[in-house]
Amino acid sequence: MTNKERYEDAKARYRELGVDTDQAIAMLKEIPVSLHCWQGDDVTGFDHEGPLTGGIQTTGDYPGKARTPEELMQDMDKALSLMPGRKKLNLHASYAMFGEGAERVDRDQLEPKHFAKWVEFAKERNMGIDFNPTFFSHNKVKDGLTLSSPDEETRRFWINHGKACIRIAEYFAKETGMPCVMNIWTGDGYKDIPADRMGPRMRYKDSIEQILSEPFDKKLVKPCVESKVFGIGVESYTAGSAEFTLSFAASHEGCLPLMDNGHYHPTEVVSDKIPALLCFYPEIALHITRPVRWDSDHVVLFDDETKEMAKEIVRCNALDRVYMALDYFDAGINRISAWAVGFRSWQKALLYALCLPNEQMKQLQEENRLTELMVMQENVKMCPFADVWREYCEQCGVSEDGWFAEVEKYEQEVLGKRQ
Ligand code: RNT
Ligand code: ZN
Repeated sequence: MTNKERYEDAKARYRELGVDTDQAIAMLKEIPVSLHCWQGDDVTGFDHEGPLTGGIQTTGDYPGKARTPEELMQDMDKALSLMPGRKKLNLHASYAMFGEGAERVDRDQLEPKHFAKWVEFAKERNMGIDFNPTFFSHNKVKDGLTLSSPDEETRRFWINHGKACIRIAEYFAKETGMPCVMNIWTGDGYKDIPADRMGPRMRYKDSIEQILSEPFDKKLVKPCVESKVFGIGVESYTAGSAEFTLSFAASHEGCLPLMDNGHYHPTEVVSDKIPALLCFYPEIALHITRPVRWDSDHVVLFDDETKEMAKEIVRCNALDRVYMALDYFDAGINRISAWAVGFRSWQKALLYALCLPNEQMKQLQEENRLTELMVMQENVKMCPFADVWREYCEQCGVSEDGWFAEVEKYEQEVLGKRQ
């Protein structure tokens, strides 16, 4: 059987369940997913020397890490060529480019021009850009604190960084013609039991309010606040807890909550939180990652919770209300492959969700026919999804099974030569 015949077969099987796979494929092609630049260089960035801080960590020393913006772009290009679907570029402020001999400025002085090359990169590839101020890996992080610091000079510096990033985010949106999601996350917190939990949060609140007082067009810039339960070295307390960021977003119009599925207690699931937030927020944002025992930021796989999150977005009819971004970093494997596997996994999860008889299953639930619902949920798992996925890849001009050979070739020809 040819691939086309296989697909026709699969399509007919799905049609019996009331699922239109052609439509699922067509829909998925339109949905942008943000690809994070920081998988390519282990969250190093170009604007500082010194370690990765903020309670996040990369482990591993697989050879071939991108050392310059040019290498990062080249690597990302390779990765992009291996992924089906629409992509958006996700940048951190620490990836500013100053150019040979050009003046370097600190993060509070960043301007659109420091990202002009990225805009060029994105525009040439028809991608929008999402953005993140970088509140870590910097000498002005004082005692582990930025926006919640009791030191007013420190706090001022980081507020000004946030404001600069709003202006840059608006520039991205104007240039690319697509809204820019600008996510605020800080690693602010304490390793051990603090004496004052509210003070840092009041300062954090005030700081974000000051950042958002920078004028911007709400249609173009989508500011988010990302919560986190703990980080390495900030085990006892984070200023940006779940309740803090949710309440902040709820009480500040135009500000979105961002959920990273590595940022909760291990038995909590973001899949269940998505429909809860969608009851209240017009739009929400996600960081998609794979936490293994902690917020380890493993490469996203086509696993149960990944599928479950995608299902919720699809079932809530919220593909246009949820901004989806990948956020993981593994330095122990080939980074192009890490990008490709993670992006492809999320694409698979979305396509899988789009190929479920969601309406019929909802009906069964409403009629309390839960026995049949369970049987149906198990039955659909046996549908020939692989054939639909292959068809999607082919329609997107991407190889389903040959992509890893490309990675190996690139490793030999390019990555292996970087020492
Ligand atoms: C850290 C947060 C944050 C970062 C990126 C690099 O735990 O998830 O989103 O991973 O901003
Ligand atoms: Zn995140």
